[in-house]
Amino acid sequence: MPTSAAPKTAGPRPAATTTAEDTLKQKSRDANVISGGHLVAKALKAEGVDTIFTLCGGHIIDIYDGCLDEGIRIVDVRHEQTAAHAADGYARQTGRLGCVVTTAGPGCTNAVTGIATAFRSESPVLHIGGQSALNQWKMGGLQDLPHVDLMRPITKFASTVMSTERVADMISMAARECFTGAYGPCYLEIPRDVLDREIDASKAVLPKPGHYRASTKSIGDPRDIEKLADILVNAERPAILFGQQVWAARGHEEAIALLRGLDIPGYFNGAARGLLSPGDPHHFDRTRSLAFGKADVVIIVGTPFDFRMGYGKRINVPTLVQIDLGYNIVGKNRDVDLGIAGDPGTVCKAVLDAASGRLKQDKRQARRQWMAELTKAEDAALERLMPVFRSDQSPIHPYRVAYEINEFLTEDTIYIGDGGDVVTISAQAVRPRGPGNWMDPGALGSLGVGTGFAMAAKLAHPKKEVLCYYGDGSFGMTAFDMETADRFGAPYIAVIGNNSAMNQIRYGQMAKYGPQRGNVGNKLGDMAFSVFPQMWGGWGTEVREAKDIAPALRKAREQVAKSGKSAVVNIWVDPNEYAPGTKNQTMYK
Ligand SMILES: Cc1ncc(C[n+]2csc(CCOP(=O)(O)OP(=O)(O)O)c2C)c(N)n1
Ligand SMILES: [Mg+2]
Repeated sequence: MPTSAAPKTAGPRPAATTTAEDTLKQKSRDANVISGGHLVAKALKAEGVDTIFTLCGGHIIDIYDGCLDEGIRIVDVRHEQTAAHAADGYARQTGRLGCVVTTAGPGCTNAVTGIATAFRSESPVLHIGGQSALNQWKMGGLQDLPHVDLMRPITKFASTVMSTERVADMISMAARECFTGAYGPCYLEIPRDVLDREIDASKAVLPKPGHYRASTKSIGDPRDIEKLADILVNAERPAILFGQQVWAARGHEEAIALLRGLDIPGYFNGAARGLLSPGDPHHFDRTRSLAFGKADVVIIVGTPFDFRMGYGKRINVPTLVQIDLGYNIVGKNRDVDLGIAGDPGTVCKAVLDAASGRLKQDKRQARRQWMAELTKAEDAALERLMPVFRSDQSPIHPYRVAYEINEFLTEDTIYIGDGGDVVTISAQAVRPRGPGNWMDPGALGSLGVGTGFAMAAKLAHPKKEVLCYYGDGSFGMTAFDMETADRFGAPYIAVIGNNSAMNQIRYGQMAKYGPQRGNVGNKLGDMAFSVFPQMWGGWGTEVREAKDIAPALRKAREQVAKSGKSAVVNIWVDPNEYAPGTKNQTMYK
């Protein structure tokens, strides 16, 4: 008998189908009952997470339900790689924990590149993943994989959550790990029964916001602060390189105060680019090798001696000081004269305080001369680049594109680079005008970060403009999530330096194997990418002449403001022009 038929005789009514509304009513009656997914959301909220980046799957839906209750925004993307890059980008832009939530199996593996990128960039991201129920442990459940084993080498901490009672506690534990020493990502796998189970709320461990983490603002050994102050007041030609940790730990104001207070030239790499505006007397960026070659003291703050620094081997200076969040990073790959493990901003402030009033007039004078010498060399270096920056050759010179993008940026534009050679070139031209206005993949060199970074940057700072400069190879990797950015009201300007090739790699192949065998596995089709955003009402244009770049960029800005949809400027560049960095790579020699 169909259950909907009216009973003919009096008696017990057939059980009604439970509706979502009934469930909610039941839940409010059982106010002291809470599920694992709701505990996740409570713990995220306690940690200051206001947005999760995710792609749905049956294993994780209770987290969404919890997020609804806690007012956490759920940004659902089309590919988990983008979710992970967006969580990383959101962490970089907010200075708080980023969060990506993926389903089991392929949901997790798709996110691996994003988490690995965060790992090499020291970005604090919590990755929460689904898993088969504990009562099917290792039985071959749907999408079951050894996620924790997979994620362990690319995270600071990876674990399964074994009980619903401990869900929030484990999230606070992972958050602590993300901010221990140099920041980085963590992974937590929550089996489906652990997540869905409802427990008596009084049994859940719920660490209190603001009470489960100590301050990370350490100055290291106070005696070393005094030593460094002594070194700096006695130096005549000091130089400081600030790396991404200075921005990640929001120590930029103290870092700049140190430069200004003691008259020291500052250099900036990675995410630290833009901490000081170009044109500031203490901002330098084209003379690092010269400065490090002639300096009497060099201080490296918050960036490791990795390949980007030639593993530190090329620095030859009487006194080398390294300051880093990670105790295990100070002195790695080369000896230093003084090492301090501490928070970059807090250390800079302590050193400035300790040196305050002690810089003699003759030393200040010597430093001003030192900075004047470097400024002259900077001006000459820029002059040498001007002919290619202004080139009006056809096909368009990639340097011209980079130059035009730089001219186009405002104080409120966040610039993202995602590509090979065209983006390497942009590092020589693009000068971000403010803190946080430069984003790059970092030491993993992952193509495809741009779309996730762009949506995260716009979601974190809706009033800012976001411009992502892609290679055509990179664009193809994650571009579909541009629609996600627009769906969540986070449109941006996508500029593509299109050479119909994976050109940075093509250069090396041509150099090594010659033109006959060098064009293998690196050529792409000619894509009129301007058509792409039109699929969902966005705007795009093709640019083939140098003179048309600036007007196209301006039009894109107008279109984004007017329509709230992203714009694509597809610029056809000369595939036979390369960055010096590409040409000089030793692997090609
Ligand atoms: C995910 C990923 N795959 C492959 C590479 C190797 N790689 C480095 S540069 C490059 C070419 C990128 O092409 P495109 O984005 O079009 O920039 P172009 O070099 O052509 O300017 C490749 C494939 C990488 N860094 N990341
Ligand atoms: Mg290309």
